[in-house]
Amino acid sequence: MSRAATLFLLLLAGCASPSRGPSRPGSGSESDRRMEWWREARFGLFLHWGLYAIPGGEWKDATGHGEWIRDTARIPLDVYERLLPMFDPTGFDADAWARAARAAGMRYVVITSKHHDGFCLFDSGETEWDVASTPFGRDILQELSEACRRHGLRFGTYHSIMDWHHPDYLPRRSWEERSADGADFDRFERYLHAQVREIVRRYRPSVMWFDGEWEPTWTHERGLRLFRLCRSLDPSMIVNNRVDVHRGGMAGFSGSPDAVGDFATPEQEIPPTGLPGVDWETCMTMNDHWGWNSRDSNWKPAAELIRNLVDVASKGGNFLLNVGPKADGTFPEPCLERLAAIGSWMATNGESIHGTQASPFDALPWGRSTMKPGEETSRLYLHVFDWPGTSLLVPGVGSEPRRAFLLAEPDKPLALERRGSDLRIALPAQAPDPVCSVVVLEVEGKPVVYRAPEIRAESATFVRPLEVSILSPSPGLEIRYTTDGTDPDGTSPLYRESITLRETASVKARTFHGPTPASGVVSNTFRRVEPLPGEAIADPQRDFQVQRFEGDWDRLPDFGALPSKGSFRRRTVTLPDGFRDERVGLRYEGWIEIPRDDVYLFSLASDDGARLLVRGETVVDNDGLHAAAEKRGGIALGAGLHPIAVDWFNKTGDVHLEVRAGALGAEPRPLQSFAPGARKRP
Ligand code: H79
Repeated sequence: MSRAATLFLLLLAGCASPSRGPSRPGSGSESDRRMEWWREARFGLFLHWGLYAIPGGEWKDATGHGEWIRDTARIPLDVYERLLPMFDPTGFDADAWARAARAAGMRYVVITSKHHDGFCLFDSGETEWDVASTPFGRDILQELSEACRRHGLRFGTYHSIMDWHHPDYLPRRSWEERSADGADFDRFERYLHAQVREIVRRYRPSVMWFDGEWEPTWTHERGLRLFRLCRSLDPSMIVNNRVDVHRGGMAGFSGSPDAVGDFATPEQEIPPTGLPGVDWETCMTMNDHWGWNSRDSNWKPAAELIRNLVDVASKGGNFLLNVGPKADGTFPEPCLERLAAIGSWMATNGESIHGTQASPFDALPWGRSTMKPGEETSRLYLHVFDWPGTSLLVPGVGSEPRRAFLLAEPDKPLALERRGSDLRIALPAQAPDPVCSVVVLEVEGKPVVYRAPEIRAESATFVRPLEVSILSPSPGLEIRYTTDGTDPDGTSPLYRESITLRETASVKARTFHGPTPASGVVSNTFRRVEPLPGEAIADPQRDFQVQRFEGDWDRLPDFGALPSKGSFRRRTVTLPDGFRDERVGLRYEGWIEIPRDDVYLFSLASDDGARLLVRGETVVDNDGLHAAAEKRGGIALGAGLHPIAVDWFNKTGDVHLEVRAGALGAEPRPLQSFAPGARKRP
């Protein structure tokens, strides 16, 4: 292997650090220093605890509630307040909690200083709605923060912005009868800041984890102020991105350049290919609730939790695993069992998680991987989920291997054999761990791994000639390709510049090192399609005709089957100025004029859900309850007029609707309805 080849891989990890948004590793900046322990830690404990642990998910006839019980069971404030004198968790032992977390291999703890119900687990000078007002009286944050320090854990706090108890917080819950007269959100913001000051000064959290930021009263400006307050109180404290309004729904990352916050926060999901260049943390429950629910027995098996931890680490993220302690102050038994099982796996294999970076490989058929690159030697950790028998094939390893061994049997070297760019590692017939066994592959210098190229075009279908480009994540290596369906070999054309397709074709590509294949083959099919013919209509309707519907939906209903509650006209698919209606749906119908045969791309941004149809065919489906989110779709259209329809609904909260369109390769513009003489491109 040439020395020159050893430089490629690490270029991927290091991008410049922007001043805003979840921070990007590798720039040697202040943010790198702040994030250092957190990136090393990789695994933490989330704790959701509060008054809601007392009902344990049950209220009247329903048993499915959790930490949201005051809202989901629609409990009036004075009734919910009756839980305060019932809070007496005599079994609470901060050391026992910290010990359980540390033994599981966790390195930090994040506990609810305050959840959406507003109740505080610390003795706040700003409110009586806190643990100091309960019979228990002890300051949970004080005890737990001290215990964490004793047990080698960083301590963090989850603090909800949304607050269903404070009189100045707005809006009220939609079902609530509590008066909002005299409520002053600016005063609430001062309360929030005062509590954050108390928490930071007293408990010195290493992480401040905000949440409940999605209601319309919380704005980017307020987020920025809160973020700056946190920085000024403790510049070394890490703040999550939910301090701001640009969190990007449950995916936890919007990519918005305006967003502040040190890390992205996917909730209950693991981003399929991680979030390259961004610090992120997936938080996840062990069953289906964050707060204690005595009836929820849908526990994820320990094996699944271990593999989730490995999966997250292999994608370069942190895993924040939740426990909802019971009202008596102890962890539920199933949680303790799972923490112990994870701990026993971590005792052997923790080295493959702590302090590691994302996998340098493409998807591996047998499992996952992480790495610890070094100048002299590097370690690749191969997490084998599916034991492949007696040999493990590691694809595209450019580095010179030194040795391999199992973390479970570090003194027994495993035989290594090179097969072209692949390595074969001899394995014992039986997996040392049925859930995940870790093979260490030690290589010389920084790891060099050849990855398959990526074949990209603006659209999978085309009408006019289509430009296809092939990107290599292993710069310096050659790419060869074919368009006739055969696998590229050493004689196939070298890729130099984008390929122009005029007919349907499968493009196949592969990385080569000289004449030797260094990666697998990737393939992508692009289809030439006939555009849907446009219509020539003498006098089509101008403007969009907009029908209004009313109802309480979580997804788009069939407006065609509902009575219209009024109508208006509009030039563009946007909401009228000042439109903020809730529990409402709109259907836009009109004509667009297409100048020439081509594939047209439509982007549909909406809050809540929306769907775009051309000639009755769904082109973009952005349905469901969500904050402002954009989706795209394409369709081949012929010159002339085409009927278009956009359905949109809002349940509650913020509203947004915008449609942009453009031919392949053109800048998408706001969609306008047909207007004679105007000859606007769609
Ligand atoms: O504390 C736990 C939950 O109680 C809390 N976050 C975890 C860590 C949580 N609150 N709400 N949810 C989880 C789900 C809420 C989802 C939605 Fe939205 C709020 C859907 C629409 C508004 C957030 C903003 C997700 C999409 C837009």
